[in-house]
Amino acid sequence: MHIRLINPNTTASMTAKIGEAALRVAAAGTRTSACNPLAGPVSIESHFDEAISAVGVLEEIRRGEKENIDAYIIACFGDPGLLAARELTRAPVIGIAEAAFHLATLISTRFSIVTTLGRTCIIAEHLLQSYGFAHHCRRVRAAEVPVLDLEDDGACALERIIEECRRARDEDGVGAIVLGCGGMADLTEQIRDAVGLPIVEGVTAAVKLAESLVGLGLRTSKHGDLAFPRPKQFTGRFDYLSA
Ligand code: 2AL
Repeated sequence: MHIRLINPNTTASMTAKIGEAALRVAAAGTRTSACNPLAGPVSIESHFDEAISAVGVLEEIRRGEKENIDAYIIACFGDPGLLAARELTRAPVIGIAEAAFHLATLISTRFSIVTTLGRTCIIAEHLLQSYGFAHHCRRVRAAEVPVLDLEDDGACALERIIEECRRARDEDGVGAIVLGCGGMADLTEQIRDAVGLPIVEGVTAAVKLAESLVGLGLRTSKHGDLAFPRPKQFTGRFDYLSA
C-alpha cells in the first residue's frame, strides 16, 4: 500500500521531517511518500493560512489520484481541506488532528493538546467540537512557538514545548498529551522521556490508522455528502477545475 502524506505548508524541510516520521512507524510493505503544495504559506498559524493552504491540499489529492495512492494524510494540525479532500477520492483521507484525538481517547480518559502559537488554539478547539472530542480534551495549550521555529535548532522550541507539556501534566489532570503541529513529528520520544506521559503525535497516529483502514478494505464512502463533487464550470483562475 502507498500512503501519501501531504504537508499543507510549503516548507520542504518540514515535509521531509514528516516523511521520515512516517517511515519510522510504517509497517514493512507500506510505502510512504511526502509532498507539499508548490504554492501557499510557508507555515499555517491562522485561519487565513488555513484557507489558502486548503487549495494546495486539494491540488495534491488530484495529483495523487493519477498515482493510485491508497490513503492520504493531511499533515497539519488544523486538518485543512479534510472533507473537501474526501470528496475527491475513494481512498481514505485522514487529518493528523483527528488521528491524534482518536488514539488519545483509546489510552487515556482525558488529554490536553500542546500546540504552537496561542492564536491557533481556537483552530484545535473548533476541531474538537466538530469531531465530537470536546469532552475528552481538558485544555488546549500553546507553547508560543512559531511553526518555523520548529525548523530552527537554535530557537529553543523543544524546551518550550516540554515546559508546556509539564504544565499540562501537573495542572490539567490528564493521562496523555497530544502534540498540536505536524512540525513536532520528530520530537515525540524526547518529549515523552522528559514529561513521563504518553505523547500522541498526529503524523505517526495517522499512518497507523491509514494502514488499518487500507488493510480492512475500508474506503471513503461515496454514499451521501462525500460523493465526488458535481461536475461544473469554474471560472477565472480556477478554470482548470472545470468538468
Ligand atoms: C500547523 C501544522 O501542523 N503545520 C503548520 O504549518 N501549522 N499547526 C499549528 N497549530 O501550528
